[in-house]
Amino acid sequence: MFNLILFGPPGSGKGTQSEKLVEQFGLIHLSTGNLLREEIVNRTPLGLEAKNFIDKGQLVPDEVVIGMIDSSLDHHKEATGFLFDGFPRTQAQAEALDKLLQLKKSEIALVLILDVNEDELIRRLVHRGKTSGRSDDADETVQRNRQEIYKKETLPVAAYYQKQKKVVHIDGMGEIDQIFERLCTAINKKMK
Ligand code: B4P
Repeated sequence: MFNLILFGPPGSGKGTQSEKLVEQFGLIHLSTGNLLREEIVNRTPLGLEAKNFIDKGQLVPDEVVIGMIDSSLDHHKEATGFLFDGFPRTQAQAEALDKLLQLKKSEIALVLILDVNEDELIRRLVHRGKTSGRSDDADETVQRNRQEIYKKETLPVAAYYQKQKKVVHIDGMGEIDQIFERLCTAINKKMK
């Protein structure tokens, strides 16, 4: 199995690049953001709980997202690898993921971090907000809050994987295809 984490602040292009990467490398795409939005659209109890947090730009509680990932991994027993997009976002989620993969006698091979400056992140999210209909894109205060939460709660996860020597930083500024090339080069190097 080849398991990859695509990591980066809100708006860094994780979702955009994940779609291209799963096609290129035949991985199963697990996006906690997409899974949560599906639950919200289907008005499930989990979705209704998650919406309260997402609307404010806050993280959804760890046990909720860990449970979602656990059942998604179970749904794809034959997968040759997973691309985790937007997960893990806290140290507790990272530790839980390690345990879940250990049960499958597998592990994370590579953590790719998309580096994008904050002005560009806000610019992209404001732009996405014009068409996405996403509650968390709606105003700049919520977006700034999401960037702060990223720095406080999610960035330490990078250090967790740095200790395991699994991190590669990728310049996330520029054209989408250019960034995709950079990501592919790093993955191919690791897969060799
Ligand atoms: P996510 O769905 O993960 O989304 P995101 O971080 O906002 O964006 P992403 O980085 O994927 O950017 P995108 O490609 O869309 O999270 C949403 C919310 O769900 C979180 O705030 C949280 O509340 C909750 N959640 C999710 N996972 C969780 C977890 N594990 N634990 C707790 N809570 C969780 O790109 C952004 C925009 O930029 C797009 O419009 C795109 O078209 C554009 N763009 C992309 N690349 C570009 C480029 N190179 N140049 C110009 N524009 C570009």
